[in-house]
Amino acid sequence: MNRPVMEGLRLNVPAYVKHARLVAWVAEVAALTEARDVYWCDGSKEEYDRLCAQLVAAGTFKKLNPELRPNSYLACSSPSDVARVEDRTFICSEKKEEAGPTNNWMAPAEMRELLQTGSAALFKGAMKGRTLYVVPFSMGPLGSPIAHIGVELSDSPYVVVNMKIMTRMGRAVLDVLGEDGVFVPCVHTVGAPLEPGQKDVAWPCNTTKYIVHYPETREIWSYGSGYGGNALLGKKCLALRIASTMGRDQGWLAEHMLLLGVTSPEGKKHHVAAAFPSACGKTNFAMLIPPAGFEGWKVTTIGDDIAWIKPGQDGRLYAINPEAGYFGVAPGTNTKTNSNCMDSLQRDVIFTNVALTDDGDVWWEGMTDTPPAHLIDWQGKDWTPKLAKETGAKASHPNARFTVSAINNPALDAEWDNPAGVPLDAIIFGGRRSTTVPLVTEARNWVEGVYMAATMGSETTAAAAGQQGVVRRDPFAMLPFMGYNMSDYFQHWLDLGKKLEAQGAKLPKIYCVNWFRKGDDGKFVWPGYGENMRVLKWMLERVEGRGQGVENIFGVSPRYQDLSWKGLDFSQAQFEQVTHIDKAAWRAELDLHAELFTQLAYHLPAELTAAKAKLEERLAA
Ligand code: SAT
Ligand code: MN
Repeated sequence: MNRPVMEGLRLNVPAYVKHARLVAWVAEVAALTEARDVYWCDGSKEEYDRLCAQLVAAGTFKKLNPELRPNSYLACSSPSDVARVEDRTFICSEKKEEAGPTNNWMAPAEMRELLQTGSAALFKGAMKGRTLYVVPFSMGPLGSPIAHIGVELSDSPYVVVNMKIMTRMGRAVLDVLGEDGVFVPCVHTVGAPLEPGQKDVAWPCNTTKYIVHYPETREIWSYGSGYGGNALLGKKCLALRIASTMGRDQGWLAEHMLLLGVTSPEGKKHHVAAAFPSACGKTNFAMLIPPAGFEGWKVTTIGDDIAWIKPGQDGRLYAINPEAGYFGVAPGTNTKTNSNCMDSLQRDVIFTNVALTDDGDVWWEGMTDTPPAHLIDWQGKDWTPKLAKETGAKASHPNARFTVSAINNPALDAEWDNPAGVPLDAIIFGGRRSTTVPLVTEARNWVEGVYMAATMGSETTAAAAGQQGVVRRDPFAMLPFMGYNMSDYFQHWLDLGKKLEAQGAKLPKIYCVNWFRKGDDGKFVWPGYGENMRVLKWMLERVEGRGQGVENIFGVSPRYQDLSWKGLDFSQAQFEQVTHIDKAAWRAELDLHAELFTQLAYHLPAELTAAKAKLEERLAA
């Protein structure tokens, strides 16, 4: 094989690398970015430990007290780099209509000039003084026919160790790629070149940020951020934005969904996928512990963020989790809200932007009722409960995260790694809405379900930079993650449903939920967390054709007596509060649906406009 040798730069290609195109591309990117050297990640434990030690020496990581939190680290980011940057995220398809009105778009040639080819191209010299890490990763089980391989070239060792936890990463992936296997090229730089002698900072990044996708050539280029979905390119960039376009072309779905299994006391097992926007409780739902009154029920986790869904031989929809770890929200997580998660976090964790305790452990808002008397906050400053009372200062950032391997989860489903996936019985869509949207509604058919998902609204959270708590339409919880035109995506869902129905296949039932309705006192009425099991059980009874409900203007809903209340004191009046349909509020809500449909008019499926008209009729009746 021809191994390009660059002047002043060693590519360090290991003997086991057989893929000439990969090596040539690494050489190209190394030359463009003027990386100091190149390191090929093998994915070993030794490598992980070594890079973590290097991050400790660089001041990016603090090693936590090994007695309290073995093999775990805390990273604190720059305050300017704490969440996904949706306004800096681009879908660069050849045609603007391909990206659609919900995405930022720039012509590929123009973007390439800005990033790669122009005289002031951002990637030129961007890795000066830094190592370029070659990170081969597989989304989905290694070598499985449903998996897709990516190679991320990054100058961030923080990214490397996170990718090690979040994906199947390392040499074994290159063995699968062989001499000419297909991979999605992903280039990432923090955009902070180092001049000779210049001292590095603990969290290098740039105020200029670009998270760029070329769906036609299936490439990802990310500049300026080291945080989460901006930088761990296997996750939102590949497994959602690029994969959604692959799914459209190949007849499957890439979705922002958790996956769980529910086993009844009789041993009957069902599988459920659920789409919620970021920071709306997907991880908690995926690790749910059934409450009092549900003895013998068991919920097991397949995934907590992303599902790839494909029709099987029998026409049913099968889902896999392409990830291998969880990058979850820390604040609010505790032994009551998510005990399985707390157990998962006992060791082997990378924490980002939580607070440090005086004995070298971590803390975040909501972890314990009583906060420690003193902490170092996520920005390195002293923090006390008194200060918090006086100034509202948070010890951890609201979007603080943990990165942990799926195998740490005590509720991990035995099938989580099965390349065949699990057959879906129900698909749930949910937003965070303090008003209007009832606890649970079942769609009467696939089209009605697609309508519910397409028009979903949710209050914004700290997972993305920008204003929080404002209701926006977030179709399928995919607004920030769609790789192509949203209306074409709706059509893809409708077409898939129609095709499978025509084959006589059993489609999953579709539900719309809202755990977040608030009372006049501003407090959540529904207790949520483990109590969501009550709603889940009703859904599965409906799937089995046993559950009772009543038809309303949107679909089918349970009456008070249709849910099991054993073990929970929740009155009929409270139930009314979370299920009541306010006609005036719904007229206003439908105005928002109309606004969305106007925005998405190009290629908007006629079935959805018709579904809306029927809904309006029923509302007026
Ligand atoms: O930062 S991530 O995009 O990985 C988390 C999220 O927003 O869901
Ligand atoms: Mn997510």
